[in-house]
Amino acid sequence: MPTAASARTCRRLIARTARRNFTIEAKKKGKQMSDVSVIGLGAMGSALARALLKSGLSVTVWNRSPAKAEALVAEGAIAATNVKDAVEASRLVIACLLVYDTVYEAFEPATDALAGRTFVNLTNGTPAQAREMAQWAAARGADYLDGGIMAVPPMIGQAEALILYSGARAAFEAHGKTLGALGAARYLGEDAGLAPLHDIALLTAMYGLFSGVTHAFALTGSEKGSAEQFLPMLTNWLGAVMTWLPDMARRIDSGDYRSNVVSNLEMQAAAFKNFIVASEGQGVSPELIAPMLQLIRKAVASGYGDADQASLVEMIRTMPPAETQRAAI
Ligand code: FVH
Repeated sequence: MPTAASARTCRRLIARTARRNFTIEAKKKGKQMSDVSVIGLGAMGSALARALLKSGLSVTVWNRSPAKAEALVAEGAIAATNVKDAVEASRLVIACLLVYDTVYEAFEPATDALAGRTFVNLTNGTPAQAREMAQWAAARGADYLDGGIMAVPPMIGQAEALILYSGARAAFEAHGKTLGALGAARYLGEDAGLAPLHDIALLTAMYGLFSGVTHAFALTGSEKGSAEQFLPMLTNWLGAVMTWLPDMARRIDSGDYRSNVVSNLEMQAAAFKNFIVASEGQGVSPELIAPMLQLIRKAVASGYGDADQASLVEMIRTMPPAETQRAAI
């Protein structure tokens, strides 16, 4: 029985051999070579290709709708006429498409061309999808890195753009300089699922914040208050709230939800009811905040009435998988 380690070694050997043959084959075919190929030229893919060009690299691009390549060609990119040519043009192939299904679909005519290359997938997806794609790439002799982009397109190419990577460590190290042209590159580990896991964790934190902030703007706006006038008060308050996060993290790691509690959940359940009643009274739907009251009540009913807010993580950790899936879709 081959062990996971021997299977990994075997995959590395296949990829190394394919890499060795790579340049010779490309030269034989008379193909135009570039440093990096970018597949997918939506808002994000175009920003990635542009940042690579700006850093002085030669870039081959391909997009399903060819018109999106025109502006990049004017800036120095090479447009491939099909995805196979785009993949064959570079050792490093970066994909940024809508969802994972579109990656499989787009690469279908080019799967044989992936051997010996590093395939970096920056498409948003789940940890399970990333692990499956890592196997798919390994079966085709490619080194695989999954990525999570913590930035919007205008940030790409700047240090503020954080890009998370996980998967083949050697590939990350070999292409670190090129990937660094896209933003701050942070490697999280060999498990390809780690980048999307952290990507989704950060994005859900952001959307949770947006839920509360959207509700807060709607509430003050219900009395004709201007959002811009309310803004300084809101940002100061959120700044204060951020300082509570280290205590929350410590409690979650240690399981200490009951020492030095200053805002217990029983008190919060009573106050939260007012948030719902007040919102309805102001003609604002409580739909963005109501689930939190359900969770707090569940915690109180489970014996966490005297516990800190951080203990809510135990409530969602113990939700049965089927219920989780139903709620999520
Ligand atoms: N834009 C953003 O703010 C976020 C920032 C964080 C990361 N996300 C993720 O990046 C992926 C791409 O997002 P995008 O903003 O580039 O998205 P679009 O502008 O809508 O471009 C989508 C590209 O996907 C191509 N595409 C769609 N379906 C197919 C298909 N079946 N076969 C081949 N290509 C396909 C599409 O091609 P076309 O419509 O131009 O022909 C675009 O190239 C995404 O995962 C975000 O979650 C962005």
